[in-house]
Amino acid sequence: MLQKMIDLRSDTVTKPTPAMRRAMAEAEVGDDVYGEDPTVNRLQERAAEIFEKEAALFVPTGSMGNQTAVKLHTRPGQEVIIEERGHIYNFEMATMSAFSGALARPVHSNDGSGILTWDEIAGAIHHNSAYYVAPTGLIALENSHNLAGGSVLTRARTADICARAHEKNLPVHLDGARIFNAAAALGETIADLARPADSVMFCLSKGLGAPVGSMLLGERAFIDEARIVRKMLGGGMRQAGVLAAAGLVALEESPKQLPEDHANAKRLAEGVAELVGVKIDPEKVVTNIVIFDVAETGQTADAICAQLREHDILASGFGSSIRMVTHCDVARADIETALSEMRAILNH
Ligand code: TLP
Repeated sequence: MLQKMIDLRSDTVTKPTPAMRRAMAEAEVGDDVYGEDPTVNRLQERAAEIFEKEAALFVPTGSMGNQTAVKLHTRPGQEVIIEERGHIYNFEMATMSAFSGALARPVHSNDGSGILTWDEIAGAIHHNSAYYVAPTGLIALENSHNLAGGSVLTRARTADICARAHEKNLPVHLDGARIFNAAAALGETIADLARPADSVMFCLSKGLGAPVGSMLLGERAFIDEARIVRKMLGGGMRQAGVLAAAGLVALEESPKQLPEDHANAKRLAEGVAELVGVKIDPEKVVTNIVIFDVAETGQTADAICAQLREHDILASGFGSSIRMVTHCDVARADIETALSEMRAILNH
């Protein structure tokens, strides 16, 4: 019998649920480039309602949503302040420079959490005071913070950073690819976490389990312009209602699954913390991302991932770290299986 893969590489790997597939099959559609797809329109209205923003735009990917926001908030030659492990800077193909002419100004988070304080951000802001310094055009935040192990930006910190940025006339974009995970971990509403930011992107295709799609949210005039930038990027889709239909199901049905994903990630973190040479603080795992350092195990991350793969367990190696992400297609029993394989590979 073919054994099921336990795929912990990312929460992007989930397959649509039967309810999503039904909704996709039955979706009422139209040409969304004309604004005539009723299912896309419904998804945009529903997302705007949940986030308490004026408007929302369905985009094919989180990267397109983020880069559309960067394009609209900045002018060529400006800088974007971002935590040094931020996705927009590290994993979006240098699009901010290639498409927007913007330069990333990466900032180190001194406590290692990936969550910047206002003082850390303020130290990186450039005004137009010197003719040889590129001015800051945007501050980009990330909640939860992927490469920092799914750490979360609290409502208070988000509000503080945005208020002080606005005092300096600087816009803030929030990469909320996993903002539903953050909200579940913090016990906050999505609207409260999103409200202070000028624009927010979130992914339907990650923890929420939809097959495709992300949303960009902001004021109506901003979203009207975002529609044009999306078209420039080739993201004007036609009968996209077949995809939006799954997104609508994801928005309503999936958030309640997230506490279980987080409990599974916590269990995974506690288990790997017991392995010889593995470094992770399970206390810091509060969402669905588990990143641990394997430098002292005597094996490389890639070698460990290759051995796991032979046992039908998939994980991602990043330098000397391994990332495992829990999601709705991973059960508690899969976590225990992954842990016992890890024990066999590392504790011998
Ligand atoms: N993250 C992917 C990879 O690109 C690393 C993953 O497997 O985690 N913001 C954040 C915080 C993300 O984690 C991602 C995807 C994106 C944006 C981009 O979303 P997509 O992949 O839809 O372009």
